[in-house]
Amino acid sequence: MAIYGLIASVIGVVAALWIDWFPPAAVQEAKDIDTLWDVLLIVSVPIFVLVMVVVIYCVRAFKARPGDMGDGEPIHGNTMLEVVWVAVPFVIVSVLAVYGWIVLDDIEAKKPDRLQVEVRGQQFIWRYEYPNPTGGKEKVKSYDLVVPTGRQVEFNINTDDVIHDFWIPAFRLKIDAVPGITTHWRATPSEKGSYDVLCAELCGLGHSTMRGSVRVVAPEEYDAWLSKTAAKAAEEG
Ligand SMILES: [Cu+2]
Repeated sequence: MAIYGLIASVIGVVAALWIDWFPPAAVQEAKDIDTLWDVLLIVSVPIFVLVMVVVIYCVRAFKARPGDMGDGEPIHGNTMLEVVWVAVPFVIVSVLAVYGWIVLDDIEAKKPDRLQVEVRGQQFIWRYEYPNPTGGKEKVKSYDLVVPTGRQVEFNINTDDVIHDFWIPAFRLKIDAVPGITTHWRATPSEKGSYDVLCAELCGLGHSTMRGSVRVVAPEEYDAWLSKTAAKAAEEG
């Protein structure tokens, strides 16, 4: 059983790492998140295999023979075994939790020059507000999400109605939009292109249509787009 388990673990880990789980990455922080994911797979697959091996072994070894209607032997447990199977998972889960916390804390460290983008969810669309390029208090509103490369973006997320969840898979992060509070996440776009923006919380009948896109562009292109959008908004009053 140990040999079968070992072979299954190796095959499982190789298969899990071979699968391309995520869309192309568009932010600097994606590398650390993808590594974290790989570590979780490397730890979890052998545990899954161990559990399945024990289950399959027990189902075969301790099966009642046909016609056997008797009770099993009375067992009072095994203290040593119970201590081990509580302590070992506790240590593994604690180490992984600390590792995950360190990674998230590190990649989300606030940069002083970060760009603040307000995100508002409503059934069933996302809206955005940008700092005014002329320095005015009035935010620049748009239904388009455009961000520059090379600068940390802080998304400040709100909702007008129910709970939504602001998710950009290519940026690897997401968080709930909760009525009455503002939630945040930060990432630094690095790859130009267009990527999906999704709602990751079932928010009503139109939930599946609550998708848009984010355009990652060069800083100059972002500035030009923002000025144009601000001018257009001023014109429309
Ligand atoms: Cu939604």
